[in-house]
Amino acid sequence: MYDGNIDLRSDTITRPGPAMRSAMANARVGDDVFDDDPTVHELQAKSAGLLGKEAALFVPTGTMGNVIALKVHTSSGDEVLMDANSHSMLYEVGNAATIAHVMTRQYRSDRGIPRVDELRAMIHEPTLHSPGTSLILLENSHNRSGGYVIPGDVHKEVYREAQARGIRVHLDGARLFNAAAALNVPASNLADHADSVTFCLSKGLGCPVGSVLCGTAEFIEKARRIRKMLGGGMRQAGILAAAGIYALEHHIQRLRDDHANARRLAQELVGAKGLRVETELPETNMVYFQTTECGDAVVDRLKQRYRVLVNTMGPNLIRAVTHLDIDESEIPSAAAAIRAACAESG
Ligand code: TLP
Repeated sequence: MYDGNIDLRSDTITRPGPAMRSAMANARVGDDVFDDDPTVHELQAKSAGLLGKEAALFVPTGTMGNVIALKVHTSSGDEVLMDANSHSMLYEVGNAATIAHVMTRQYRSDRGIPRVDELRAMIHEPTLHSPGTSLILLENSHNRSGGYVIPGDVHKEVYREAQARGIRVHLDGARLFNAAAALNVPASNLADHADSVTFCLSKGLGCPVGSVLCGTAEFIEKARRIRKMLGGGMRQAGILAAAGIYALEHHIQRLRDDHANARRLAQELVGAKGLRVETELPETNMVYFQTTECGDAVVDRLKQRYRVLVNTMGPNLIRAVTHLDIDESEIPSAAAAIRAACAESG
């Protein structure tokens, strides 16, 4: 609850609590563009260790981490395969085209899980007429599909195919730790089947800012240069990295609470008038529902009348996301408000 609102717009809205703020205030810092900020080094080493990768780079956002990976793994004009409903495809302002200068081809997925046979058939060598495929992008958990997860064996199959065909795999793991918690595996099990991975500190992990890009030492060396090119070289960034270290130590285990809250919210909405729950059994921290009435009207009513904040993700599609700053006790009130707001139109 913030300022009297139950804010379910995203897990990005969390505010750092006293312990995280204290870690930030007391962080040892240096100038990270000179590569001498000890706290950034510590975050990067910890992140690489958790994901079983050689090296890591602290970046301001998940979007920057993803586009850096696109740029490092590809050459101008290459073809990149990404899910038609992935964040990179829909919500990164076309950076694949404008920054990485690659051609995107969209593959289909079922609840975020790629159809491996179709994906396999899309990979091809360059010809006189068409660019060659150089990268596959996966997203786990999959935001637009309802926060569903891609199982480890699918990652493995995609990666095996990519390696056999000499192409790379980047994993947009903005919510990698949610996916790992849902699958009950260490995050490194998923990261093992990708050449590079971005994960976000600023979502379910509760930090104010930041993401981490992980990969081989050679990949990260190249990534550091691109980060600088994009204006992402930060100076006394240890203040932000300290929040990340705190989150990795204290906020991973509790992601399961967010998942339980999302399940509870979905259960309380199933069958309600004026809406249809898409994620009847959420696997992570998201609940998507279709509304009979225009989604924006429902969002407005929920905000004005019930002080419950949610987001539209399509004309009649609404998303509610559980997170660190939503307590279990707020779920029944949020559900009652959503039911009431939707019933008015139903
Ligand atoms: N997602 C945001 C919005 O942009 C939709 C949200 O509220 O969910 N990958 C995935 C899968 C994401 O969901 C997001 C953010 C990003 C990358 C980008 O992260 P940031 O916002 O740090 O650039």
